Amino acid sequence: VLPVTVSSTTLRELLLSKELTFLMEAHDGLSAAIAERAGFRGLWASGLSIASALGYRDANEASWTQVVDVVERIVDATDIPVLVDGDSGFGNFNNARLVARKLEQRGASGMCLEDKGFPKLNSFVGDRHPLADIDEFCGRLKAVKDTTGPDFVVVARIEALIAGHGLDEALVRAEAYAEAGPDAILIHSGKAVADEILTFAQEWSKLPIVIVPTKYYKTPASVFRDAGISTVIWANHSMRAAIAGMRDICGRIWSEESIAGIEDHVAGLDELFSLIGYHELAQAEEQYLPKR
Ligand code: SPV
Ligand code: MG
Repeated sequence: VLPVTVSSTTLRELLLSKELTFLMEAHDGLSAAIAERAGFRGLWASGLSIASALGYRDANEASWTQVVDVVERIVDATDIPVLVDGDSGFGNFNNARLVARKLEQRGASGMCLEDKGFPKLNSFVGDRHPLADIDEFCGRLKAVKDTTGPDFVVVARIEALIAGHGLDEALVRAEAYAEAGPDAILIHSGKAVADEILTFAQEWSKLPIVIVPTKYYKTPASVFRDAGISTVIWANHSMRAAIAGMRDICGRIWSEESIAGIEDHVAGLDELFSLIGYHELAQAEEQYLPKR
């Protein structure tokens, strides 16, 4: 266990700040430590990325306890706040509040809850994304808010655009969800351009707006900044970088029957030991083990 260090900016401060905030995806302790070292001040514990790293589909195949365990590793490996992708809450209001409580106990700073049912399916897979009833989802949000402490951030995620509804449905939902007391709204879109997200931000600004530009990746951050967006989530890029890196290295080692040629293409062991804090273990040994 690494020693606790000074606390960083809270997730709520990041969401409320006038600056555009970037949350980087993490799916385990190592990817979390790498994102923190790169400079990110907050993390997104991505359901898709966590499921993928476990070899599951992003369809609630991983149990909520598995997700909570991964989140604990992410929290322990870094000193920056973690917003957890809580999917649709693993059931009704009761499951959602149980998961939120457990995430809070393990040190997560907040949870995002999306307005779909259980099991959910990743927003970019297929076209069957039935939306939750608005009142029922408001109850889910309220239950999570009521069960967690005042510092725990709740983000309400609107899947109306993903589900093929128009902006009007998204706006109706934003208005209704805001009444249930979340700290921010995540508006998701699967379009290759940001137009519907930007219109949403123009029309609705009651709460900080969080976006996930996985599909409209060509839009520069300055556009989001100018639109008054609060937070951008880079949702799955360490996981996808890992796929590309591992695919290339496995292919080379397989075909070359040697690791001689790839040494300069993989991270050094020193970097790994540094990321995971082996130096602290050496110091602790000095302090606690009997001198020889
Ligand atoms: C995730 O990262 O798991 C998300 C974002 O929920 S998305 O994959 O775009 O649905
Ligand atoms: Mg997800």
